[in-house]
Parts: sequence; C-alpha cells; structure tokens
Amino acid sequence: MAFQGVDFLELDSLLTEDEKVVRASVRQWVEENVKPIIEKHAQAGTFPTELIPEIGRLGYLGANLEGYGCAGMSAVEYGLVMQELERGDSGLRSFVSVQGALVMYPIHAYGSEEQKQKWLPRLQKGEALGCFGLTEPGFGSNPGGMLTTARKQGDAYVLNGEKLWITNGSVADVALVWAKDDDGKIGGFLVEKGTPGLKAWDVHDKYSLRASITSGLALSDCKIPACNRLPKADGLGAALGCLTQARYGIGWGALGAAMECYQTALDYAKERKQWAGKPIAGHQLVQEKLVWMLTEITKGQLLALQVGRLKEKGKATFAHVSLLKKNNVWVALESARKARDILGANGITGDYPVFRHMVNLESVYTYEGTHDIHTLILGHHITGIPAYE
Ligand code: TGC
Ligand code: FAD
Repeated sequence: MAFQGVDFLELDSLLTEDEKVVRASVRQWVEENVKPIIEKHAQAGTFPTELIPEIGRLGYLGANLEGYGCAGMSAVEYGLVMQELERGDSGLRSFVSVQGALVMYPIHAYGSEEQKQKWLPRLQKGEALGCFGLTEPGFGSNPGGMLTTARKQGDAYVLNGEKLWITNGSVADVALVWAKDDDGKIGGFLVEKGTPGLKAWDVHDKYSLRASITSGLALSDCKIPACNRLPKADGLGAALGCLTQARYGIGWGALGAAMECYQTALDYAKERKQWAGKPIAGHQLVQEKLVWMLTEITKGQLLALQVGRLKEKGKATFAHVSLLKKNNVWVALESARKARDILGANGITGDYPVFRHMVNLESVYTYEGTHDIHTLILGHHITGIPAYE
C-alpha cells in the first residue's frame, strides 16, 4: 500500500510545511522508482546505477550543504530525505550518505577552494562518485591505529596501505583516503581513479546490503599531488567529524526501514488467518510485537526530531548523534526481526521487503561505529573516562 506513515503521536504537527513537502516528494519517488526494482537488484547483488542521475537531479546528494549546486536543506529536511530513501533500501541510503556526508561534506568542510570547485558540483549531480576510506583490515572500531601512510616526496604524497569495507570503492572517481603523514598525523587525501598504484576489488557473497557495492582498496606507492591533501583535515577528529554527519542521517534513515517493516507486518497480520479463521493480529503475542514496534518507532521519531532541531541550532554534539544512531538502528533491527517473525514463512522471501531490510540492518548496526562503540562513546561522555581499551 502506498504513502503510509507511522505517526501515532501526531508528530507531523511538529514539522513545517516545507519539511512535509520534502518528505512527500522523496516518498513518492521511492514508491515509483525504487520499490519496483530494488528486490531484483538485491537478489542480483547489484546497485541500481540507473537511478544515479535522477538522485543527483533531485538534489539528494549533499542535500544539506550550501553552494556548489547543493540543495541547502535544513537538518530535519535532510533527515526526512534519508528516512524515505531507507524506507526503500539501506543500500540506497548508504549510497547517498557516503557521497554526501563522507565525501562531499569533508571536501566542503576541510577542502581548498580549488578542491571544492573541482569536485563538489560533479559529485552533487552524481556525475562523479566518491568513496571514504577509513577502515582497514586490522582497524575498524579503532581507526586511529591505521597503518596506511602518506609520505611527503617533494610536491607529492606517496600512499601505501590497505582499506577494506569501502562503500563504492571500485566505482569511485575519487577516494578520500585517510592516512598518517610523516609526523604520524592523520590527514585526508584525494586519490583519483586511475592513479597508478591504486587497486580496487569488490567484496562478494554478502548476505547484507546486497544492493550496495562494498570494496577493498590497495595503495601501493600511489603518488598524488600534494595539493590533493585536504588542508583543513587536521587529525583523526576530522575523519570522525564526517562520521557525525553520516551517523545523523543513519539515525533518521533506520526509522524509514523500521516503519516499512512495521506497516508490512501490521497489514499482513490483519489479513493472515489461522485458528478458525481468526486473523493472527487478534492474538496477544502478535499484538505485543506490533505494539513494541509502534512504541519504539515513536520514541525514535522524537529522538530524531529533537537531535535534528538541535543540529539546526548548531547545538547537536557527536554524543547526541551517537545516542540517535545507536538507538534508532537497534529499534529498526529489532522491528525488522519481529516483522519477519510475524510474516512466518512468507517473511523469508523477497515477496515482502522485510527480510531484505532485516539483513541490511545488520550492516547498519555495525558500520559507522558499532552499536557497542556508541555505548562506549556515550559512556566516555557521561563519565569522562574512556573505556575503549
Ligand atoms: P578520541 O581520542 O576519542 O578522539 C579523537 C578526537 O576526535 C574527537 N572526536 C570527534 N569529533 C567529531 N565527531 C566525532 N564523532 C568525534 N569523536 C571523537 C575527539 O574529541 C578528539 O578530539 P581532540 O581535539 O581531543 O583530539 O579518538 P579514539 O581514537 O580514542 O577513538 C574513539 C572512537 C572509538 C569513538 C572512534 O574511533 C570511533 O568512532 N570508532 C568507530 C569507527 C567508525 O565509526 N568507523 C566508520 C567508518 S565509515 C563507515 O562505516 C561508512 S559505512 C557506509 C555508509 O555510511 O553507508
Ligand atoms: P571490529 O572493530 O573488529 O568489532 C568487532 C566486534 O568487537 C563488534 O561487536 C564491536 O562492537 C566489538 N568491539 C570492538 N572494540 C571494542 C571495545 N573497545 N569494547 C567492546 N567491544 C568492542 N568503512 C569505511 O571506512 N568506509 C566505508 O564506506 C564503509 N562501508 C561499509 C559498508 C559495509 C556494508 C560494512 C559492513 C562496513 C563498512 N565500513 C566502512 C566499515 C565499518 O565502519 C566497520 O565494519 C566498523 O567500524 C566496525 O569495524 P570492524 O568490522 O573491523 O569490527
């Protein structure tokens, strides 16, 4: 059924007309262009590249950035875009998150004017694709330990190292690679496709985020002009600052997947009859699952909206964003699991979107800081004592 939402507490009354218009237009686009094709792509393990020009034209890439052709949306409008995209598929939202929050944002925030002019307009239109290379085979939750180096050689940097689990790594025209310089300081380096010494390959046989490209990058004496370093990206904090932007979008996006699963399960439970023709929605245990989803989704909506309003006032901290990412992805994953259960055997097929959302959310739970790492970030914040090591 089209155009459904979950708004138990009339939270729409807290949205502006512009915000509702943005949400409605993305929702309609996803209904018409994503939902009819996404299951096929997920089964085939392909990303729907045919949608990229339209995604760019509609302004979804770097949607909350100003200038360089970007839409300049507010934090809440941007969040609603992510929510509606992820109602379609987490892989689609990932594509938009990586391009906007992890490639365009750092160029916008830490780049030179020349880097911005060169990349942002093309990235915004989807004419160029980017990827964000932070994670390494031995350094996921602890990116500060990275082994990749960028040695200065005259007016060039020479990069060596390996990055793994990089969304869009093999198709990116530009890779933002995080590496340690001669002083051991972490910086961001723009490595263009085709640079000698850069190799990319794809991770195959994923059960999760199948409609998304996940790659490895190897940098072997990969020489780039010194002017490709982001001048204002000073240390690990700069990379983590990009993650704050992406995690914010994920906190909203996950709710889209959760609402899709809830609505699918509710509709199914009212239709599906067992035990003398009674709909399964009439059983207490099924109702308990549906009510859990409704309760947690509603709390998640309030959380997203408040973090969004704080972000609009420049008051959202990375700890606020950790709470949002941690809670809402957990709610979405648990909702998807409960919805899968309610659908019985039908729940394991591609006839319904639930299993795809459920397995996608396993990745979302892990990437951009695992659920437990966000617990530790919050623990650090409230006690002042880091407990990572
Ligand atoms: P730590 O000493 O705590 O921090 C170093 C400096 O950074 C500051 N900081 C942040 N700044 C902005 N935003 C954040 N989120 C920040 N977190 C920390 C911090 O205040 C400090 O500043 P200063 O001035 O004192 O130097 O660093 P640590 O090495 O102890 O690490 C802390 C930890 C574990 C929280 C961090 O490393 C972490 O977040 N780990 C998780 C790694 C992660 O999330 N990786 C994601 C890779 S990208 C990805 O997954 C893309 S998925 C594709 C998609 O989005 O679709
Ligand atoms: P690990 O760090 O090895 O963690 C494994 C387990 O140990 C987790 O449960 C974790 O919570 C736990 N753990 C780790 N440290 C602690 C601790 N101190 N205390 C308690 N528990 C701990 N990265 C990028 O840079 N760019 C991308 O575009 C990108 N895209 C991705 C796409 C997909 C589909 C996936 C799955 C990952 C992607 N990643 C990307 C990588 C992602 O960010 C990492 O997988 C994530 O940060 C976790 O790192 P890890 O997988 O090495 O797990």
